[in-house]
Amino acid sequence: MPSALPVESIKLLSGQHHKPSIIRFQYGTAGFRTTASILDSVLFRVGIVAALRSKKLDGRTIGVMVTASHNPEPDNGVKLVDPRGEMLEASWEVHATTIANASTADDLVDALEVLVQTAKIDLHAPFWPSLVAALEDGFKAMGATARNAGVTTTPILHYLVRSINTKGTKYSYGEDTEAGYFAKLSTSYKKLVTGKAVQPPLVIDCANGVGALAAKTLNESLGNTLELVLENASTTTPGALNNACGADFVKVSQKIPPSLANVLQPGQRACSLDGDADRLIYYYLDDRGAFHMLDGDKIAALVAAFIIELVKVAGLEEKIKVGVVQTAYANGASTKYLQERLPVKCVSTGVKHLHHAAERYNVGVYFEANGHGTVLFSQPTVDILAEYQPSTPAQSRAVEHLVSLTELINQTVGDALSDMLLVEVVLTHKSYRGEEWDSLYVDLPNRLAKCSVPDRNAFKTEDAERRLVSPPGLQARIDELVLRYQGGRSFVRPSGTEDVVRVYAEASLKSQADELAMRVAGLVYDEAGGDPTSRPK
Ligand code: G16
Repeated sequence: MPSALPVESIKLLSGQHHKPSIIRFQYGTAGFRTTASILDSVLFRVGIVAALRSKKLDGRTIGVMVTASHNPEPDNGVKLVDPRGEMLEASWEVHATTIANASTADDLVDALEVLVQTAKIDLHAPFWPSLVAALEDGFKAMGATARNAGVTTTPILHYLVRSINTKGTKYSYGEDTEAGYFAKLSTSYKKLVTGKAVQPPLVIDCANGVGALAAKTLNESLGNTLELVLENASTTTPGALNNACGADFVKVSQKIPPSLANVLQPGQRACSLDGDADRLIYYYLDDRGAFHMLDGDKIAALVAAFIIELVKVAGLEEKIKVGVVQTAYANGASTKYLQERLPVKCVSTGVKHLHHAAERYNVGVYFEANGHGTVLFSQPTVDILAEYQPSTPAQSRAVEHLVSLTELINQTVGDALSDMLLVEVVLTHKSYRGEEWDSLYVDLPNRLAKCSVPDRNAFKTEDAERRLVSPPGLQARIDELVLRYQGGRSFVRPSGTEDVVRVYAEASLKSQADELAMRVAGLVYDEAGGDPTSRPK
């Protein structure tokens, strides 16, 4: 039977985007990630996969984000966004990986045929206008229409995808333009802080990434309700992206970007975005100039407590249950704090896992410790809020606030700017400075390390990545080591975005957490071999 795929144009254009022979690509935690110089064939093929995904879903818009995310500038990546603004469905990650690794044009067509058959894609269905960027040959090969969203943040792309797909329906998510995004965020922020004292200016480290452009527009939209002071906003300086700045730098090194040393005053709060503005880490210097980090766990604690309080004041605590989702990286002290107040679930790393777990709650708060996360309000919860008849002015105000929160929060995916405004709302309402927020609980000292090993796929985990099942025997050795440290906890997992194995450790004392991490990393190297010069110190 002749193929329904446009085989000739796929083969022709594929010839302009050869796959490097010895490289194996993998659609991991958040798309394909590797050195930018070898990604050309992947982008072409992702264009085709995006077009097929759109076909499969009756021509709905699919998003494609090209970004180095939190990684150094020579790295790059591409990830797909599903119609509701969520991450690509997991079963398609496998297809995307197979397609990216097909060696020749013939193999590529064969792999595409398998996808078309397995996913039962009707190639005769028409394409609707689609939003896709930069992958023109892939689209051209499939005859798909694309809308270029231009240079923007990952969460804005997710917002646009959902807005396009819900346009004109009762679930309309917002106007499908960047202007619509900024209007939605700033209008709801202004409603939420009406009548409250304006916060002192907030310093934002933009990681020299695209978040700088978005933060600038947001600053204008917010008017005098909040002043944003933009730092590390050099989006065109080569090599500056995520270099000694940004959310990942702050989280991993546990210090402020050196570029802020002369900017930040004691007591003043600041935050860092990552390169594509989907992660957010807050911090402040105390009166003695000591650095204090307010990471994703602290954001979850702050936000969950605030929402629970509003639900209670509104008189809706029987109907609306709030839950939190974390990963193994959540600080043990945060998990303890949260578990004493509400249901907490631990899932594997990767926003897609947290997102799906959070959907099970009426209001699901999810944040990775690295600052990636958001809050989801289920549709029945939104309906309850819309229909509720409050009996007192206090109840009425609380319901209005909850409704405004559903507008302020980007519910498609973690969004640093939307999360930042959410944090600012809570700080404003509670009259908290960084210090009061920080005192919700005291973090256990912790250390993250990475190990370059010959084959990270030799490391397999279970129990939400908290335990290793392979290499055999390694988990038992880690357990034995952990027992020797007071308050000790440690786990090892293969990264889904970098070719490394990650080691996390915490303990009651900082020196012990560091030592535990290094000793566990030592076990990993002893087991797996690897480059001794890259051993963490
Ligand atoms: C991505 C994912 C995050 C994940 C991070 C690290 O972040 O979206 O959910 O926590 O990678 O993953 P891993 O430890 O498996 O490498 P981003 O900001 O790059 O999109």
